[in-house]
Amino acid sequence: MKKTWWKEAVVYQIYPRSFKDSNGDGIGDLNGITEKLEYLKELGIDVIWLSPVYQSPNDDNGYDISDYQAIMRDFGTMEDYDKLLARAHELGIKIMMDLVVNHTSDAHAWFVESRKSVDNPYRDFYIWRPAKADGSAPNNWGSVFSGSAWEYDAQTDMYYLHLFSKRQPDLNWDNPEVRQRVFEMMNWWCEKGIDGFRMDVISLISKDMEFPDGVPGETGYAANTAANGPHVHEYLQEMNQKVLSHYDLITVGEASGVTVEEAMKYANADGTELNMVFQFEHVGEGRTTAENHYGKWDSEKMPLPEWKACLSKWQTGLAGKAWNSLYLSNHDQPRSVSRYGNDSKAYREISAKMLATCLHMMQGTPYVYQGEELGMTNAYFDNLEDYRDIESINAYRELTENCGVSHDEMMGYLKKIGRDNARTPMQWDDSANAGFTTGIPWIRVNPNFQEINAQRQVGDPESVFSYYKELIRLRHENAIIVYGDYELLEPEHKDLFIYRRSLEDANLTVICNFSDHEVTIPETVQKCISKDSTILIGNYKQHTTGKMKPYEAIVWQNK
Ligand code: TEU
Ligand code: CA
Repeated sequence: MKKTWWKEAVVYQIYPRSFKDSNGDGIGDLNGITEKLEYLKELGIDVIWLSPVYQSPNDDNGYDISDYQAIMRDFGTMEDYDKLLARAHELGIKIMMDLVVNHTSDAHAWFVESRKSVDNPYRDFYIWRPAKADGSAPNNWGSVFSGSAWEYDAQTDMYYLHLFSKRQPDLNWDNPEVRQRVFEMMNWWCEKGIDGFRMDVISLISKDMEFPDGVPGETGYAANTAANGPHVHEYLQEMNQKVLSHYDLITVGEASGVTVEEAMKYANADGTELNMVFQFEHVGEGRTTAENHYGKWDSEKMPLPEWKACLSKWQTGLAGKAWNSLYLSNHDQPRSVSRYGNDSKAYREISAKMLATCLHMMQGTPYVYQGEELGMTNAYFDNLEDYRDIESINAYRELTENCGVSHDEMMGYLKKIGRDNARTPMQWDDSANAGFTTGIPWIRVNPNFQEINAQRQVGDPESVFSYYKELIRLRHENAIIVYGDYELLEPEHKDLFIYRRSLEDANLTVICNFSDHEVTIPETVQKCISKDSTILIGNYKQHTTGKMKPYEAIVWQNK
């Protein structure tokens, strides 16, 4: 397999609004990030993925951009950005920018022009359609953030398409001028010296311009139907030729609705499109299927054998043909320890380390979401008023008002999978507001900050932080972790996730207990571990031969 730096890197995602506030206005900012670069250096990560920092009215916390070449006032200035980039580079840390070009904000100059008249030069920058003969929206697609994916605009008596909020109109990628302008903007950032792009919902940029109705609950959901559209690969190849291939970048496409087959095109080893994609199958847990008309609002957990099969399919499916990204959490998902581990007092730390082991020993580029390295937990807000996320607030309204879901049931869903669970401020220390701000934080701090915070963990060799640091170091020092082949063992085991990695004549056996009880290691696996095997890393001080303690993780290096 071809060796490349971005295959050997570990990425850390920063959600700037919640990372560190430097001026007391309650909102995280660029200078706050610069202050904390040493912390990231200590952790050992190679690349920062910065969620959007561009000018934005913040209908969707920066994922609605009104100027791609300006910094959001809340976050600072372009000068602050340049300082951040320069300091990060001094420390050997790269910066990957979030590229949100499926849609813009409705406040973007292009859209302000576009909606003025049917013959405005920017009209075709967006997707406008007249009503159906009966006066209804052009088709029945639902937006990801509830309601129709079409918004009526009286000015020209037409509808525009928005897969997300109505303040996030979709760009028309079939218009060559749109592509040209986007590529120019990307080149401008590359010339500034950035190191890569994380591409927001890039699988949705090419739509079937006939806009046929979808089947309600199945293809009626806009984001499902629009995924992997007719020209998406053509446009990404063009982007690659006109931008990406001119620089040494790390690129990852967020690709909701992507299958292994499709991913092999997006992230093909020839490098004609992107380096890798974020797939959603293991975090979707089968949620966006036809049987479930509430979409993601569901608290079912996928049984471990299915979840293992899901991740393993990606490991073996892309092997040698494309490259995987590895993640369990981000700003759209609940906290991984709360979701896949156990965030009780007894098991939070141990299960956070277990999950990290399970993910970081796989093949692919790992992504750590801010606070994950501390074992931060879900927010579990009791009051709707504490939520800030547009998706959660809209879904609450739609489901309680139109779908007969009770307040209590919906609050339960929000606690389990609402996006704000991951967006509470980073817990730096045990001072007021977890050291995140001296002002009033834009979203409530998780009350467990006195126990869970960076200050307590950085110098403690037993902490979740130190464990992540060790996992990152091991990856940097062992080619087998980066490039080794993957093989799932005991696929049907309902408590243990066991797999083997092998490179030339070396191999690793990774065993993770996803349950809160002791489990016996199957004989077949015991046999792989010999007297000469050594423990590369484990989350308990003592390992009992043949047994796995609750949430125990162990990595055997076999000679
Ligand atoms: O998310 C895209 C996406 O696929 C969402 O549907 C995501 O799965 C959902 O939020 C989960 O509940 C990206 C960004 O990561 C997200 O923060 C933005 O809100 C969205 O695009 C629109 O830009
Ligand atoms: Ca601030």
